[in-house]
Amino acid sequence: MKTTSSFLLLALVGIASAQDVSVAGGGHGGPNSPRKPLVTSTKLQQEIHSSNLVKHAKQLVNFSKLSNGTRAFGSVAHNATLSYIKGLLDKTNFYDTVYQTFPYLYSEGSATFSANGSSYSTSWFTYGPAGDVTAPLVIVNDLGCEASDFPAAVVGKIALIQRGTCEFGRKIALAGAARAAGAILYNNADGAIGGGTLGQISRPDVGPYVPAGAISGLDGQALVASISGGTEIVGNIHVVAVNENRYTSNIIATTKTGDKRNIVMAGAHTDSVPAGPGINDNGSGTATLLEIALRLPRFSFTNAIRFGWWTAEEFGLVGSGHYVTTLSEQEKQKVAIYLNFDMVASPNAGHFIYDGDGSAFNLTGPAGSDHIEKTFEKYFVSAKVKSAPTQFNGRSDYGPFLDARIPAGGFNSGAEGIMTAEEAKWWNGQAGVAYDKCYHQACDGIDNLNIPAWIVNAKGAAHGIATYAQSLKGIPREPRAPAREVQATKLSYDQRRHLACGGEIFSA
Ligand SMILES: *[C@@H]1O[C@H](CO)[C@@H](O)[C@H](O)[C@H]1NC(C)=O
Ligand SMILES: *[C@@H]1O[C@H](CO)[C@@H](O)[C@H](O)[C@H]1NC(C)=O
Ligand SMILES: *[C@@H]1O[C@H](CO)[C@@H](O)[C@H](O)[C@H]1NC(C)=O
Ligand SMILES: *[C@@H]1O[C@H](CO)[C@@H](O)[C@H](O)[C@H]1NC(C)=O
Ligand SMILES: *[C@@H]1O[C@H](CO)[C@@H](O)[C@H](O)[C@H]1NC(C)=O
Ligand SMILES: CC(=O)N[C@H]1CO[C@H](CO)[C@@H](O)[C@@H]1O
Ligand SMILES: [Zn+2]
Repeated sequence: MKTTSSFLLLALVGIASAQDVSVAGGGHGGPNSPRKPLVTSTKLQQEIHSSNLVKHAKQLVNFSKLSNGTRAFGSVAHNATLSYIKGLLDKTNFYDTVYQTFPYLYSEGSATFSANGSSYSTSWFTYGPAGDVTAPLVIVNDLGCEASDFPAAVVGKIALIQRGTCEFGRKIALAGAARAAGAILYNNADGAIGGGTLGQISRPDVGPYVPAGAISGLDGQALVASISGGTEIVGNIHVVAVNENRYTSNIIATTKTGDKRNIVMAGAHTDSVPAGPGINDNGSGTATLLEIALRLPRFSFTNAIRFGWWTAEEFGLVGSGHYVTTLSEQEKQKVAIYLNFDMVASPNAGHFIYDGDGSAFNLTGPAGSDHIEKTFEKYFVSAKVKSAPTQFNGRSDYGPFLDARIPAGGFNSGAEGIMTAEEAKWWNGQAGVAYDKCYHQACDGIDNLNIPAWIVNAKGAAHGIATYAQSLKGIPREPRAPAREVQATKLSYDQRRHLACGGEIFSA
């Protein structure tokens, strides 16, 4: 797949410069003025400056301070991010911009557990209720999967339950049904239980959830041994949690000019994980598209351009999934391609293009995705930066577009993966270190940005948008086969979170 011929590259450059000279430039007319120059890759790239990108990123950091260092969807800081984007777009009078607002369940929390004078490493369960309980621990029989496993002595106490056989959520609801005050679940292997979930927001058919935490198998076995030996152990469970429906919005902005039957769409997500401000992930993508959107009014183009700033990506591609599933077949057909630009300024950056033709990972995108991949390969060749393919697995906002058979592509600079020695040579990076050591953490702030890599990538995004805004040659435009049901939206809340963020799913 990395067989870009120099002939093709020259041909591309030739076309671009022919168009550069054939159109009179410098017009200052309205949005439909024929005097504006036709956008070209070269001209749009020249409009991209790191100072403006960094200005947007700093603004996002400032917003995160409104919400204690996060821009998670539904927070004041996320809403401020949306107002900032929409306000700047509206000022250009160049776009039809709408908020697409909808409710989605938000669940976030943490748990601590201490007993016998020491505090235990404890994890929280998604959907687990908040609370503070101090009470003696009572051992639950067997695996706590049946009401009869819970002894009468558990009333008002903390139920100590071993992992296994049935879902976490059933155990915690049965503890509530038995009128326990709280529950501690310990692993059936020595190590810790991380990233567990109660699976559903409530289980009215089983019982009410109680404040709960998860500890390692070794810690649990030691507690069981002491209690079985007749020692009373009083524990404290403290859970801080928010489980609520939040209204949140996508921003969809479409140029007033250009052919709206052939839309070039580009997207990035506007929310961060609850743990941090999300400046590389994916503030960098948000800022890149915003800056390109603010520069486009100087140009004319053949095809309309539409931007999607997606909400709640970190909760499982929620915003982009909502957008795609609420589009009619006819409107889907008008979206010619979708380009995704998220995480484009990783500190130990790679340059990974989605493997749309499947040549590297055997996951092939809808017809046309191969063309998009080649367009970006050519860009990186022209920028004299090595690129590598990355699996086209749907693990970002382009996933719902793939499900709708819309050709897609894009690139990213790497997340939690570790840079190899060979890659370190290509990209002058650090071998054995993550591409983004702050991935999904509080330290994903302004200092986490790799400005040189960002500029290369932002110009690459400009290249993709300008190229297809000029011409969709090479992208099939005949009616697509009816879309499959969008896969991402059929997944459960927890599967979605897994899909987006790599968290572990435990059901038993
Ligand atoms: C962010 O906040 C700091 C401190 O309040 C301020 O100095 C800076 O101008 C703000 N930056 C932006 C881009 O608004
Ligand atoms: C803000 O974050 C800090 C550190 O993560 C935490 O200790 C504090 O409780 C949080 N405050 C609020 C209001 O959420
Ligand atoms: C954020 O915006 C939504 C949608 O407009 C609104 O319902 C919500 O109350 C706002 N949240 C906060 C925390 O301001
Ligand atoms: C509780 O503390 C006592 C005294 O420090 C210790 O001997 C015992 O092993 C502890 N039990 C557990 C389950 O940690
Ligand atoms: C590629 O995937 C297809 C469909 O899943 C499969 O039939 C084929 O064997 C795979 N090819 C390779 C080389 O793995
Ligand atoms: C879920 C997440 O962390 N967000 C996305 C940020 O962008 C990268 C690169 O496109 C995606 O892989 C992530 O899924
Ligand atoms: Zn993320």
